[in-house]
Amino acid sequence: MEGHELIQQLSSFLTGDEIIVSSNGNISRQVYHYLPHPQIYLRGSMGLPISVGLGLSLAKPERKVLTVVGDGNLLMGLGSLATISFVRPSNLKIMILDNNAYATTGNQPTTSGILNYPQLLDGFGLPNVVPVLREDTLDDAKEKIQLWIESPELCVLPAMVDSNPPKLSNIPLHPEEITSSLYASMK
Ligand SMILES: Cc1ncc(C[n+]2csc(CCOP(=O)(O)OP(=O)(O)O)c2C)c(N)n1
Repeated sequence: MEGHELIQQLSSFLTGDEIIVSSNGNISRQVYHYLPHPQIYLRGSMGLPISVGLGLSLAKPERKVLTVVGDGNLLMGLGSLATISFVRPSNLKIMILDNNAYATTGNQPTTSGILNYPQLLDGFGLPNVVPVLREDTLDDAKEKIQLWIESPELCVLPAMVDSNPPKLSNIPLHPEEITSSLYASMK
């Protein structure tokens, strides 16, 4: 299972009312290329997608905010898990795409292999879905995505994925254009 396959699967669950926040590098490129626009594609800000997702979920409580984050980004901003557990916005959903690598910068290994996600997330008091595993079928993964996206509360879905990302072009938007397009679409 590849991270971009899960991102592609998301499209069948979207109503058009969600806001997606994607972590920098490949994941943002994949969200831009495979899912409807506009969304919040982080271009830098490594470690911050969960915090940005938290801010948007509080600013727009009537919208579901889906934050898609790589393991490198998660580890860099791990403390934000305590903050979201404390604040607990029910409209915030976080998907972790753990490929055990910094794929964007050349697949250097991360240290995520030592994480036990159910224990980690339970330890932070975060509601979570059973992780997607590399050997899951697409149907298994879709069932877990559905439980995650339809959860009535704050929810985290960890997904163990391979690291053979497609080569996609850069997002042709400046950060200011990314935010202004999203805000224009919400009026
Ligand atoms: C503070 C900081 N350090 C390093 C980078 C360079 N960088 C951009 S994306 C990336 C890898 C992100 O890894 P991960 O979140 O696991 O996503 P993946 O690339 O595997 O999809 C790195 C190291 C950066 N943008 N900011």
